[in-house]
Amino acid sequence: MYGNAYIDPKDQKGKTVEGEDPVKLAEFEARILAGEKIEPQDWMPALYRKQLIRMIEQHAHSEIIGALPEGTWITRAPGFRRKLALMAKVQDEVGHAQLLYSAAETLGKPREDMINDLITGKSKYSNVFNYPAITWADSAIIAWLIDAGAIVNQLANSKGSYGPYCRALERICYEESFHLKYGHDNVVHLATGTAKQRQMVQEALTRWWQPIMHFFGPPDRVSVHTEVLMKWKVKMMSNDDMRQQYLDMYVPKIWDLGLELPDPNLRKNEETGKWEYTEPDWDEFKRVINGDGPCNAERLAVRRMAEEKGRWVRRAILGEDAKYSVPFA
Ligand code: BYC
Repeated sequence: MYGNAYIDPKDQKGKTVEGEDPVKLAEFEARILAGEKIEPQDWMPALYRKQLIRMIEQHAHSEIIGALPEGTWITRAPGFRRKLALMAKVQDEVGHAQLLYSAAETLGKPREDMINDLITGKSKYSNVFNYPAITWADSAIIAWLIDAGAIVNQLANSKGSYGPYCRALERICYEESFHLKYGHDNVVHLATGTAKQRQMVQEALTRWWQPIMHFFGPPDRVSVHTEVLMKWKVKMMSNDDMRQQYLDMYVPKIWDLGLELPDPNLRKNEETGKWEYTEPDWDEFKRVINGDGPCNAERLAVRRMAEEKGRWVRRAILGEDAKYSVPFA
């Protein structure tokens, strides 16, 4: 069905480009250098395929798990209009997961395997969704400032090399831009509201700041995958550069609302043009992405329950051989 066989992540093959046909590899790299898109049927090194599956799959999981913290506020949203808007946003996030699972399937990994890897805790997903949305203001901060982080990442990577991922990202970015406006409107409402509302949004911002700093990944000096991903234009910006762009775009907006960020060292160095900040706690980041955050167990339990309770529906629609999805067309 696909150009190359799907590579099991446990397999040693696919860890380096050793053993690849040097002529094909050179042609592939020349295409990337020329800005061409690589499509599913094209030849690609096993490592490119493996890296793409890892990243797109983690991204898909992040969308589907990311629907959960905000989803918990649908029943308690303040007012009918906020409730409708939040329901639509959460549905969009699940739709993003569908697009991304389909993009990852073009590389040969069945959706059933991806879902299994998520619910057994083998696959990672974004750190930020392992924290609770304690108040309505947390959901507002997620919608504004986490969707904003996602846009920084996705807008850059939508210009990358793998056609199906880039096309999915472009579509996702349109929807995320609307989410961001919704989130900003919510935060402005709270920040300009009563003293209690203001306090609620300030506390939520303080809680989310470190996870947001973690969101772009570890510092470049220790990032494992950035080099090869940037060489092959899967990642179009390094983790630190994304973080810098984000700080540049959003810190002034946060300060304009009179809100405070919980980092006394945060400031833009006008000489270098770079933001200076206190390093977030990278040990906490490691614990959270490896399964030991405040909500990891709860998030996976919800997904496991959804898989189990939805099995009869898949079977009813697709028959006894029901997998997790209809194959990508
Ligand atoms: N969280 O070598 P590095 C959304 C892992 S959803 C967890 O720098 P890379 C939304 C990394 O996987 C959008 N793990 O990695 C949804 C690697 O571990 P493995 C979410 C992280 O890939 C609903 C190790 O650390 N966005 O916005 O070069 C509602 C070493 O890192 C994280 C995406 O998923 C993290 N934050 O760069 C609202 C974007 N960071 O695999 C909103 C797609 C790092 O070796 N992903 N790790 O075990 C990416 O762009 C890249 O994977 C990253 C990391 C920039 C995140």
